[in-house]
Amino acid sequence: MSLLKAKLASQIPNLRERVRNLGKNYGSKVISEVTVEQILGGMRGVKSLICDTSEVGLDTGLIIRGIPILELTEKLPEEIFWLLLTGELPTEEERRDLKNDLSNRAELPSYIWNIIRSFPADAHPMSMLTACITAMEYESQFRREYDKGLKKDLYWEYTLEDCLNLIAKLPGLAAAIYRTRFNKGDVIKSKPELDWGADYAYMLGVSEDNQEWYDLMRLYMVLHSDHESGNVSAFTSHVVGSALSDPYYSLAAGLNGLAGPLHGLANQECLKFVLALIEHFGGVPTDDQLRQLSKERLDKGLVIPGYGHAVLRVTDPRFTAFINFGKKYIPDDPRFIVVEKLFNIVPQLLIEQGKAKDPWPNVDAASGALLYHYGLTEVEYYTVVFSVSRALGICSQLVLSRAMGEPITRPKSVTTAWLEKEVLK
Ligand code: CMX
Repeated sequence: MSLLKAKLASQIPNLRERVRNLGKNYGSKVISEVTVEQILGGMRGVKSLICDTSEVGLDTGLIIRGIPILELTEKLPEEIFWLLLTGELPTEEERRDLKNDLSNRAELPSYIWNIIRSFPADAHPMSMLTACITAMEYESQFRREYDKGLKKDLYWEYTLEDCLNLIAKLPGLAAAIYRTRFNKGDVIKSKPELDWGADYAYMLGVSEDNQEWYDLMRLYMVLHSDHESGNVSAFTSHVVGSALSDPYYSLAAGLNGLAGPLHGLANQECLKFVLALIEHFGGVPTDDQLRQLSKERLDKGLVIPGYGHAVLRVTDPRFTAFINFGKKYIPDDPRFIVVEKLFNIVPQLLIEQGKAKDPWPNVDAASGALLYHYGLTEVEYYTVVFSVSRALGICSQLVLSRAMGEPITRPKSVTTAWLEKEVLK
C-alpha cells in the first residue's frame, strides 16, 4: 500500500465519525439563511457545502489546510496534493513515495494518440483536454469495481486510484496536446526523476537549462491547485461526482466549467487584452492611454479580465505571488510592465464605475505575462495549464467526498411565480 493511501486509511475513520456526530447531534441547527438576492445572484455566499481541502477568506485569499498560500510558494505541487488530501505536509520519504507512485502511473493509454490527432487544427486546447479525459474514462477502476458491486465504505479507495492515475497522466496529456495542436514536433517522454511540475515543463519542451521556467511552472501548479469548492469547476465536479460518476467524468465536467471566460479562461482573455494594448499603442502604453482604453472597454459593457472575484475583496495573494516572481526575474518585460501598470489603474476605474464588488486583481491577471515571457506564447493554451494544477484540488475534494460518504447533491429549485408569492407573505 502506498504511504498516501495508508495515511488516508488511518485518518478517514475519524473524519467519518466527525461527520456522523454533526449529522446526528446537530442536524436541525440553522447555520445560514438564503435571501432572494442570493437566489437571483448565483447563490453567492450561501453556506451549503463542506470543503476541507482549502478555504477562501474574503480578506485573506486562499488558505490550504490552515496555511496561507503565500507561505506555500516554495513547496512542490506534489507536496501540496498530499497537504490537500491529508491536512499535513509530507515528509521527504512520503513525498518521494508519492512521486514514484505517480511516475509509475504516468503512461498514457495507446488509444489517446489517435484522439489527440483527430481534432480540427484550430480546436480549442481546452476542448481537446476535456474530451481526452472523458475518453480515458475507459481506465476507471472505480466504475469497474462499482459494476462488480462495491461497498460504500470502499468508494474512496477506488476514487483515489482513479485520481492518482489522472494526476499522473495529466501533465503528459496536456503536453502532448500542446505539442500536437501548436505543431511543436514530436511528443516528449516524461523524465521520471524530475518533480511533477518540472516534468510537465520538460514535456512541453522547456530545456533543463531553463531553471527559472521550471520554478515558474512549480509556482503556477501550487498557486492554482485549489480554491475551496464553491467555484464553478470544483462545484461542478462535486455535483457530478456525487452521482457516483467516476473521477474521469467528474474532473472533465469541472474543467469544462473552468473553460469559461468568467472563470479559468480569464487568464487567456487577460493576456489577449495586454497584447492588444501593446499592439494598439506600438509598445508599452502610458498610464493615461491605459486608463482611456480600459475605460472604453468598461463603457462598452465588457469586463476587465483578471479583475474582480465572487468571494475575494482584496488583491488575490496568488496575484501577489506572481508579481513577486515577475519583479525578481522579468521586471523589464513589456507584458509584465503592462500588468503592473494595469494594477495601478484598473481598481480605481472599477471603483468609479461602482458595479464590481471586488475591484482588485485575481490570479488570472498576472499569470499569462509570465508564461508568455518564458516562451509559452499560445494564449489559448493557458487554461490547460490552469487545469493541470486545479486537478490536484478537484481530485482531493472528490476523494474526501467519497470518504465522508456524501450523498447525491440535490438542492431545491423554485419557480419565479413561487418566489413572487413567497416575498409577499
Ligand atoms: N470588469 C467589469 N465589470 C465587472 C468586473 C470586471 N472585472 N467584475 C465584476 N464586474 C461587474 C459584473 O459584470 C456585474 O455587472 P452587472 O451587474 O452589469 O452584471 C457587477 O460588476 C457585479 O458583479 P460582482 O458581484 O462584483 O461579481 P460576480 O461575483 O458576479 O462575478 C467575476 C465575479 C469574477 C465573474 C467578475 O468579477 C468578472 O467577470 N471578472 C472578470 C473575469 C475574471 O477575471 N474571472 C476570473 C475569476 C477568477 C477565476 O475563477 O479564475
